[in-house]
Amino acid sequence: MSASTATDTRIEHLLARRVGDSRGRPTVEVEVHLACGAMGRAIAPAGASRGTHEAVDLRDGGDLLGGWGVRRALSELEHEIAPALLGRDALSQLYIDQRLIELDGTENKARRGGNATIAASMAVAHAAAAACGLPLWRHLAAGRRTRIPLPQVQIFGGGAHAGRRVDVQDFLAMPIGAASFDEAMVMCAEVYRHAGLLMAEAGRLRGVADEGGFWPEFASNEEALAMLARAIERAGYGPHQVSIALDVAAGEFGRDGRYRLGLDAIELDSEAWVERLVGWTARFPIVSVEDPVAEDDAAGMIRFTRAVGERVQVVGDDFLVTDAARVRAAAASGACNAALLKPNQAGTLSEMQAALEAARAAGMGMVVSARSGETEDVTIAHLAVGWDAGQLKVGSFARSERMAKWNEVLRIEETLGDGARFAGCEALGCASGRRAQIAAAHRSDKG
Ligand code: 2PG
Ligand code: MG
Repeated sequence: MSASTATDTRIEHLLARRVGDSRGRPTVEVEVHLACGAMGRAIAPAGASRGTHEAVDLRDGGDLLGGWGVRRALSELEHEIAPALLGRDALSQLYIDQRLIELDGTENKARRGGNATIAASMAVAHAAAAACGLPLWRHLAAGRRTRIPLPQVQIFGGGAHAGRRVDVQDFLAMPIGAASFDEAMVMCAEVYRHAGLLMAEAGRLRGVADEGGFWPEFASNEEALAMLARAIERAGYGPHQVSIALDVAAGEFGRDGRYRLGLDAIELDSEAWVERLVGWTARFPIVSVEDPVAEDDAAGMIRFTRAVGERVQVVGDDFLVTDAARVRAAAASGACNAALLKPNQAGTLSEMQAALEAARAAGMGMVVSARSGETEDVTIAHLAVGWDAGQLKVGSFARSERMAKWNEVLRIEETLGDGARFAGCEALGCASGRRAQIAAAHRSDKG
């Protein structure tokens, strides 16, 4: 069915409810019903290591539910957002999102709540796709090129997601040598399995962190890196087949140009910290580093990207907060060569898309990302494919709020059959010469 067969796509009913996320905290679900009978539903995710400038959630505070309650957000949806959207055409996502932005009127969605606006925005997109009889990714692609994203899969969790047991937040595997998403999933599953076996052999298997990566029982941040490199090797992969990605989330331990690594018991200035990170990228097969320094350390970002940007993807998360203007500024200053893109950092799908298109226009890598607090909602899998982002990061290879996203991409790839194009290492934000080198090494590994 095509868009033209959808009958009346005006929003007839918007309803909001409290559901729970993967940390057992309340979050917001929105259901949008259209006059033609189509329905869309979406759930807001929630971050733990957040950028200062991202859209904020509206939470109730107080003792009940640890202050995480969403009664106020639900009330905004019922009394302010629903009346403003009723009767509007769900096919006009930009117009709907503009209404949400105006209705909020703040820089960071503080009035209506980023959790309320993003759930509403995503639910409208789902309803529009349903009205057109299309899967969301195809509705979003609107006939443009799509690719199946290269995944980043967390193997060890850390930082704010693991009681700060290690300082670095995510130690991830990137199957840069995979030929398809299906193969990429097998490669990541093997690395995850072997990492678990290695941890068990070392007597350090203690369950998992917030996103399903193994709990990081390590004596130093570097030991975690060495363990991941060994897991990749034990799984039978060379560095051109599976590489390492880090989300340092350095804002969690860096402030005012000082970096305090609790586990390594050292404090470094920005230059010394960047030098140490550059050293890690030389000693370990690291292909991507996110938030290497704190969000207020633009000079550190530039220094790191100058040092490694040719061969390593440098991703801005807290540094860019899914904001088109910040993406453009970072591209101009050379602060990073890739953007992390999270729906609830922006607060509406249109703002997220604007940030993604700004990154694409600047030749940067684009990584659609989940939050540490997630649910069964699989919208991001569709955004990554439909907007041709090239990369997707949703956490580890365990727990259903994570697997739901990986599984959804598997289904999309299967639907496309021979027409599926896997983005692979070409999606990385580092220099094209380096990408070609990886591809050539992979070909010779295979041959
Ligand atoms: C990040 C995300 C996901 P959080 O920093 O990239 O790993 O964490 O959702 O806690 O901000
Ligand atoms: Mg991050």
